[in-house]
Amino acid sequence: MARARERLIVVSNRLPFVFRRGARGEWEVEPGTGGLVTALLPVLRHRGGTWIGWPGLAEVSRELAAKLEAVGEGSGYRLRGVQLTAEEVRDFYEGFSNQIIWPLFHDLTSLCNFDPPYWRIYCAVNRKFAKVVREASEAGDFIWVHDYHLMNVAADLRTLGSKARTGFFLHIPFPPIDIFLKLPWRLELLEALLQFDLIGLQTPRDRRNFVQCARALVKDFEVEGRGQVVVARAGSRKLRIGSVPISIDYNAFMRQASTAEVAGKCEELHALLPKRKLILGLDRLDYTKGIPQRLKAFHSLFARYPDMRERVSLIQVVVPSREDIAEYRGLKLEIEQLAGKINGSFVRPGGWVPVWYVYRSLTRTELLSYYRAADIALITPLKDGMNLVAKEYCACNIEEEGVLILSSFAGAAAELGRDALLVNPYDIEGVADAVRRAFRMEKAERQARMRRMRRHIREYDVFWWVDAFLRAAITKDLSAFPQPEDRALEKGTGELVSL
Ligand code: GDG
Repeated sequence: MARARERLIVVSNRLPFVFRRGARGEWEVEPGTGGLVTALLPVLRHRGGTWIGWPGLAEVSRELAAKLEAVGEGSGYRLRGVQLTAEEVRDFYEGFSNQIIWPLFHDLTSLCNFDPPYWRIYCAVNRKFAKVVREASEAGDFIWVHDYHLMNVAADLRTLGSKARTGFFLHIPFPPIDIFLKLPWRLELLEALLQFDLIGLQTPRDRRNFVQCARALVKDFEVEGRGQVVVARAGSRKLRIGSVPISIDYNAFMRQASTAEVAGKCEELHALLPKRKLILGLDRLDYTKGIPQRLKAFHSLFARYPDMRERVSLIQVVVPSREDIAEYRGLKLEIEQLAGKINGSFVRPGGWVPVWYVYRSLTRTELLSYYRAADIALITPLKDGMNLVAKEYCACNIEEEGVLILSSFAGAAAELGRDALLVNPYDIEGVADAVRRAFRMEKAERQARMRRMRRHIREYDVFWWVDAFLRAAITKDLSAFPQPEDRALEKGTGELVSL
């Protein structure tokens, strides 16, 4: 195959680098650190290709475009920026993406602000992205678009005459039909999505929801066959729809968590909070993460089971995010009040503090130390596409004695549901009971569960995910498609089932 035919064009809202102006006005550039970046940059280097995205600054300038070119040069791939004005950032990113799609796709309809101009600017910005992609790509390239900000890009590319094949991965959940129907632009959006050649979703449940919506709304939509990746027809178009769960760079987390520096920080933490089990909550500031409900569960734990006082502490890390949106500011206040209430009710002056509240970003070493030090991870989103924190916690639990308490509404529950303690995050007393169960669990059971989860995450890591997505786009025999074992629990066990 000619080199040009193998090129990969990655398109995401943000570029995998952070650009900012230094004190003297010069550009400072730092590479992003997420799993997506770690997994995709080597593929781009190997195949050659381009990453297209917004540099994160509401600024349109030649100087910035030149800086982008320079950063990509010599790395084996190119960077292309889509420059957005402040108005576009407001209506496309903060508006349509984060005040409509984000809450709607997480089943939180009451938080949606269906402001009509948001849709128009969303369409215009998607066309802007598509134009840059069209200029940067050739017919033989594979264009891989990421996430809910860019759902119209394949349709716009077709209008622009592009012949390149396209794939889309949705990092957040796809909602059930009753919720999706509330979107005023539901048909336009679905029809645009169906212009991709492959649509990848996190879990079988998301795939089922998507297929059900398309069946109900799109004329002549049919699905052939069964399995993790299915072929669908929408009129004369043929495409694939699959569930391909994202993961982490397991070996990197495990290796870094094993260093002496992390071990030292863990000891410091245990010395600061001695003679108790440490429970970790770690989330971006977001109403989907269920932080207030989790704090209420903690209050219930100490109120209903006084014997648990002084024997556990919750370290709740909240990483600042989207502070420009009013709901997020209100949420921060609510979290602080709830943490204050628990500490006010149960604290032992000069001794035990029930909730350690941290509101800031952590360095990588701090993050790993919290993961490694935690005896229990309490991950209770109201809904989550996957939740990488759950997988990272397991990867860093090198002693293999920790317990993962996980919301059954996190995508990760589809893979880890048999060995995590699954909870319903809305069930305050149920979550409190799960913490007590985790606290009392015998070492042998903890180890067996943690080992199985770690083995699974090691096998299906982020490199598997990239490979599986690209294979789903090209493989002829879909029945042989690689897939993780479905680890969701069977009905009738009395345990919560991952839906
Ligand atoms: C979306 C979907 C899906 C967090 N705080 C710090 C920090 N982090 C890193 C974690 C983890 C990532 O951020 C958060 O990932 P999540 O998956 O938990 O959540 P979202 O940001 O909402 O991501 C989600 C994901 O996309 C991937 O498809 O799983 O469902 O919502 O990697 O480690 N890293 C550092 N300091 C921090 O303070 N260094």
